[in-house]
Amino acid sequence: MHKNLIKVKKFEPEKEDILHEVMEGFSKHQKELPCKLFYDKEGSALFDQICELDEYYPTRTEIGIMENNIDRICGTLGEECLLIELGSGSSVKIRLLLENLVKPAGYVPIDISEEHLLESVRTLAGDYPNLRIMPVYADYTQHFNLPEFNFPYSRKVVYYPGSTIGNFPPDSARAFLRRTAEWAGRGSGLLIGVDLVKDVETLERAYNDGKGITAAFNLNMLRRLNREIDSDFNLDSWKHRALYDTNENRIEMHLESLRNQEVRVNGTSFSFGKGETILTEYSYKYTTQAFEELVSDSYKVERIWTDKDNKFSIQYLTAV
Ligand code: AVI
Repeated sequence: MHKNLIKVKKFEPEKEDILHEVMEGFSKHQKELPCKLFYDKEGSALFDQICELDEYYPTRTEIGIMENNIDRICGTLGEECLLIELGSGSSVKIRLLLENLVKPAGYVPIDISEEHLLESVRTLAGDYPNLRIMPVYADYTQHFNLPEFNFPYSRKVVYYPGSTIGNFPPDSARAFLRRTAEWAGRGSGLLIGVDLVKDVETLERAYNDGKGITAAFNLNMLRRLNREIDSDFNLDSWKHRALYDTNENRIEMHLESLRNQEVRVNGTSFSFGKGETILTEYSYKYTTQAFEELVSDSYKVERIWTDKDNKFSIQYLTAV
């Protein structure tokens, strides 16, 4: 291991945990699976491909906003900040920060995919030999322990790009941000990417790409379950579906059953009717006002940067 990798915290998502979540999700009227199950090795690689798609505007738009405002963003974060990234797949974005921040005190990437985490950290460690890097392998939506930071830093700044906050329903997003503000502490910063409400066509195209990568990403969750929790989903019997709900301001991703079928999950049988769906993901879109309201009990919005078409925003908040 590279000398500047200080510590790796281990975290194993157990078969029992996944099974429990699947059983719980399948006991609901609208059957559902948690979107965090997308990100095994294949799912993470498919997500990287999604980010490159013409139709998937969020990644390039967010990078564009960063490039256009990098001095202002880094000026806002200030000198010697300790950067803690939740979900550390975004090497382009983190590099923009690391290259432009003044004397960053350290970088703490936290990710649920161990391979993805260590791969990106190994490359970063080679490129930034003087940077303290402390990877934490964890499900950051659950309770986890941070390493001890026994070196000076001006303030913690949690970095949460990609509008992943949109994958939580609003109540869970609020609770998650409250916990984040608590563990990072009063006065800590949150630099966060937030996808904005826009026309339905642009949104639905972004989740129904022509190459079928998003469909493969969605279906890969069933392949993962077959491998990890002893289920027998027939992938040919399921179809990707993504629609925008204008009342809720969210994309809903589903897997639709193409026929009446029985699926066995670890010895328990579940029936699916033709056309019945499993909800796999919400992706909420916000207006800047709605997002300010969402965070208001734990954070104050200090700065907002957007692109010229107001598709996406990067916001800097401080914990109150
Ligand atoms: C990770 N997250 C912000 C993505 C999104 O846009 O909600 C996940 C995704 N699902 C389908 N395409 C991308």
